[in-house]
Amino acid sequence: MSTADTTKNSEPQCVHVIGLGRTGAVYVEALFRTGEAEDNLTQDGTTLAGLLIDIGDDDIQVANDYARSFDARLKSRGIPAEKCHYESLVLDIPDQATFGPKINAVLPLYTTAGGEGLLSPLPKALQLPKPGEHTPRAIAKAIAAFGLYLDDKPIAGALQRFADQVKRARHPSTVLIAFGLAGGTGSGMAFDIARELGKLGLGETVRLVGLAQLSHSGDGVYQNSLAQTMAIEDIDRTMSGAAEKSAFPGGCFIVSTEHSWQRLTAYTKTGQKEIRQHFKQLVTNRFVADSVMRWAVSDNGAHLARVLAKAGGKTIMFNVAKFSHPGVQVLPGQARSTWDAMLQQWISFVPNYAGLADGYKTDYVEAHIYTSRNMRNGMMMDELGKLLKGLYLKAGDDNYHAFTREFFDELTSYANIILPSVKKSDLTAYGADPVPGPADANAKALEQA
Ligand SMILES: Nc1nc2c(ncn2[C@@H]2O[C@H](COP(=O)(O)OP(=O)(O)OP(=O)(O)O)[C@@H](O)[C@H]2O)c(=O)[nH]1
Ligand SMILES: [Mg+2]
Repeated sequence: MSTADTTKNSEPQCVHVIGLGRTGAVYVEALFRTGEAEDNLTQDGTTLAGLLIDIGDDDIQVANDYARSFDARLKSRGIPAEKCHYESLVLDIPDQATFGPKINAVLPLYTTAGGEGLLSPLPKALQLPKPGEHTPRAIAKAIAAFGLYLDDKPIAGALQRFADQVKRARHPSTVLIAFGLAGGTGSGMAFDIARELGKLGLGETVRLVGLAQLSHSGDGVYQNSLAQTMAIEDIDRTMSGAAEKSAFPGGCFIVSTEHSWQRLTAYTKTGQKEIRQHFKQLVTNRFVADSVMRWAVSDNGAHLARVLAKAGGKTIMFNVAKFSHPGVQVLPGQARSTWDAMLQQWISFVPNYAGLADGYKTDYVEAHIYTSRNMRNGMMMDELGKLLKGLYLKAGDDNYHAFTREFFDELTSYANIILPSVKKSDLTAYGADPVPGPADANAKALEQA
């Protein structure tokens, strides 16, 4: 067993983020919420770059607010403002009449740049989404291409400014490109944007890494959507091809949300159904993104750097498995010994909700357990360790590494379970049958980019 403290004094690592679509925005927000990102900037030679891109401005406000208050916090501590660069970019949906000509104009530029599969020929009866609606994957991909290669190239400009800030860091850096697999915007734009960023000469010490969040069973039409299946295929293709052509040469995390969704959902049945559902989704997504980003910047980014060094450009499962949630089976003032059985039960649910196919095995496993000081941390470490080694480890118990840390909220406990490497066939979300999708053939084609 290792403890988190062993990595404390290593060289600082910088963590930068690009968020795409609504889920991407939640990860941007999560990074700015961490105190560690702020502390990281107190050190010489560190920088932070953040960029948020979405179609429509409905989902960018909260992240922008967090970025603004992050700036204010830096100022109050006397940290130079230029250590952090952040911008958000809202893309418009072109009108129906200009969309076709724009596709024709961008196609040769897109293809020369190494892009594949842009909408051509245009489907008949193409209906563009209205502001605020889901953007089909193919349309999002086209809108990203316009922003990268046409007219005043707003995405290319924002990427250049982002890259300049990353290059100002004098320590190794990781750029996380965060998006939801199941939506259209993030999943449609991520690969082309990552590829273009990779061309900006970030240098040997910068790792370009995907951070792709899976849908969960509370996601309605987004659950295991066609867009998600296509995006998983794209990840598999790019990660199994040549590293110099990969969108994410540093690796790609697949974030599994199901266990956290289940934990939050179980036994919370009060209130009005729709409002409750929306609230639970909001809480799950924020909790998962917070867990990932808090881990990424913890101990000066040392854990992230170690996993990426170990996983060497692979697809890495990152399962945020929640064992207790405030107010759900745990209440302040209860006899804490009564929680043990429940915590053990939720640890035992790991294989049910991990999103991994039966029989999946790997040669290295990390678990980062967060518990309050009053929970029986040793018992939880043992239980989880036994389970993970038996379930997932091919051989050698010393290829299992557990880390533990106290969580500030005494009712919460969870583990980040990290499993390099996974292929698409290892993901239950990929083989999900039937893949729900629009019944209309035109609409279906637009998700299948
Ligand atoms: N319902 C809901 N889902 C969320 C929320 N935040 C993130 N998600 C997740 O977002 C996924 C859908 O992808 P989004 O990130 O919304 O999609 P997008 O990239 O903005 O693309 P569009 O579909 O074009 O809007 C679902 O699987 C949800 O798990 C939230 O506040 N509510
Ligand atoms: Mg969206």
